Amino acid sequence: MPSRDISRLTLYGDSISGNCMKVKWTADRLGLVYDWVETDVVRGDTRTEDFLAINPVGQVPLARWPDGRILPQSNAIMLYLAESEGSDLIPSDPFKKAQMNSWLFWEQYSHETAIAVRRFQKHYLKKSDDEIDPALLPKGRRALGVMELQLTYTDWMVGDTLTCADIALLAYTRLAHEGGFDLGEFPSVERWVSRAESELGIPHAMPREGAAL
Ligand SMILES: N[C@@H](CCC(=O)N[C@@H](CS)C(=O)NCC(=O)O)C(=O)O
Repeated sequence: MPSRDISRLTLYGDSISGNCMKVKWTADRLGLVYDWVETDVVRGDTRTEDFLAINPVGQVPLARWPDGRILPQSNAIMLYLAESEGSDLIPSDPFKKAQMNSWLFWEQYSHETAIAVRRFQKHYLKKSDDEIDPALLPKGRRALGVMELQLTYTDWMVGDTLTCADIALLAYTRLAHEGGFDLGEFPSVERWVSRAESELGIPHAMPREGAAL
C-alpha cells in the first residue's frame, strides 16, 4: 500500500465487507469528509507489511486521523464518529443507549460470527455447504429469529429512529442470502432491511422474489 499524505480522516475498508460498510454509511450519514482507501481482504491487503505497521491486528475497517490516531473495530469507529458529531444515531436516553450497545455486542458475538462468516465462506471462498461448519446455519437462523421478535413490534432495533444498532445489524443481514439464509422466513426483518436501506440511501441488496439463493 503506498504511503499517504494524510490531511483528513482516512477510512481503510473493503467494499465487500459489511463491517467496513457500517463505518462508511455512518460517515456518509454524518456528512463527514474523508478519504476511503479500498483495502482488498481477499487479495491480502490487510496482511502487507505497510498495513500491519498501521494496524497490527491486520483487519479492516480502520479509521486514521491526521494527528496519527488510529481506531480499529467497526462498532467502536461508528460510535466514535456518531458521538463526536452529536448525532441522533446514539440515543440520548441512557437506558436506550445501553440497549443500543447491547445489540452492538450481540451483533459481534452472535450475529456476525454466523451470518458474515457463512457468507464469506460460501459466496467468496466458494465452499460447498459440506465444507462449511454445519453449526453456522442454525446459529445464523437463531440470530435472525431474535431480530424478527424485536422487529415484529418495533420499526427500529431501539426506540423510534435509526441508531447505530440498526446500521451494525443491517450490514450483514441485508447480505444474508449470500450466506444461504432465506430472509423470506423473517418478514419483519425483511421489511426492516428495506426501511433501513431507504433511510441510509443505499441500494436494495436482497434477491428478487423467486430468485435462486
Ligand atoms: N470485529 C471486527 C472484525 C473485522 C474483520 O473481521 N475484518 C475482516 C473483513 S470483514 C478483515 O479485515 N479480514 C482480513 C484479515 O483477517 O486478514 C470489526 O467489527 O471491525
